[in-house]
Amino acid sequence: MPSRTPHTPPPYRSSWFRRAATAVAVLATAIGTAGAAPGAIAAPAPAAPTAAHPAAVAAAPDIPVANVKAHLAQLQSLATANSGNRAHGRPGYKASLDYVKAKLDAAGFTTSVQQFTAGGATGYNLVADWPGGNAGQILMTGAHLDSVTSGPGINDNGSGSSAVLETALAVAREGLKPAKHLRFAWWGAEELGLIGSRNYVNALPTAERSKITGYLNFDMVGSPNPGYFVYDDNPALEAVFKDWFAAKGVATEIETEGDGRSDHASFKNAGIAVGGLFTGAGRTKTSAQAQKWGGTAGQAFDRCYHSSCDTTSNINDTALDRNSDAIAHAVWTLSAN
Ligand code: DTR
Ligand code: CA
Ligand code: ZN
Ligand code: ZN
Repeated sequence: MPSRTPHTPPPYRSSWFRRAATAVAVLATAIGTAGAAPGAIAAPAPAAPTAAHPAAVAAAPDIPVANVKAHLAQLQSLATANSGNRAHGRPGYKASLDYVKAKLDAAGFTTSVQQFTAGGATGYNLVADWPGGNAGQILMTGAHLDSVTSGPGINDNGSGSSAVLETALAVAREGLKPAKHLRFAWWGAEELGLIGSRNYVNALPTAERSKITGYLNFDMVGSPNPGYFVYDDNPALEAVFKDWFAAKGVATEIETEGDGRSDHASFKNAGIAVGGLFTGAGRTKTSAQAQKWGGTAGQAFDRCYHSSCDTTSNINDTALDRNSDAIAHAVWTLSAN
């Protein structure tokens, strides 16, 4: 499991900077050598990364929350055009999957659609692989794409689906070349009982399961009266998120709504390390929580949970932005070595 590693600023890419940096380095070496006592030797080359001192991790880019909200607007439109929902077995779900797939295909991902049957209807998972990285070490990041039948499911779970999509598109924009292989997934029929993700894991040969170093799940990350909850299923994965939020001055709590409540359970049940983030559903925000997070005490984290009012107006932009950036940080950090 990765240890905490220092951030280094993103590598400068301009050729001017490289030339200048080279000139400065040559000059510095010359001065260094010239200024040293006769017979002194140049500073040793930096040591190669080791397990105890892994290579510094390039910082993840900021994920533009406007881009995430643009995906939410598309998902809202698709629900509106399809009887008001994006539920398993309904046209709005397949239209949502086609939208996400088209974005990923255009960005250079290798995508595949996995079909399954649930409740007498055909369901679909979308899996997208970013080419490269160690095929024997796969970091997975996912979210369920389906809504309930009663509404468009923008927070539940357009928010997680869109944040994961924009993180994947950022990987492509940056041309990320991580040590590990990156795989992203959008699950069907979570609302029927984690059906899509369970189908995926059950269909994986044991040898393939053992390649998955961790699965990160994001289900409801933009709740209108948000809390900042971190899954505590795996200490190393939990720390990546907790440390990031702490560095931003945002308090977090452990997610206690319970195991089995989203797609990470399908992976945990197969012995795979899981982590993730959650901003709350139908439970009520306490006064103590409102003190640290703002928002309204005595009100549900998401009053429109599983309701027709779970629309694009049912999102807290700050929570969506913070969680999108936390997802990118985790993907960059956990795949770096
Ligand atoms: N089951 C999710 C919402 C949900 C409820 N509790 C948790 C805990 C962790 C993640 C998600 C959830 C749904 O309705 O899709
Ligand atoms: Ca951001
Ligand atoms: Zn739900
Ligand atoms: Zn959900």
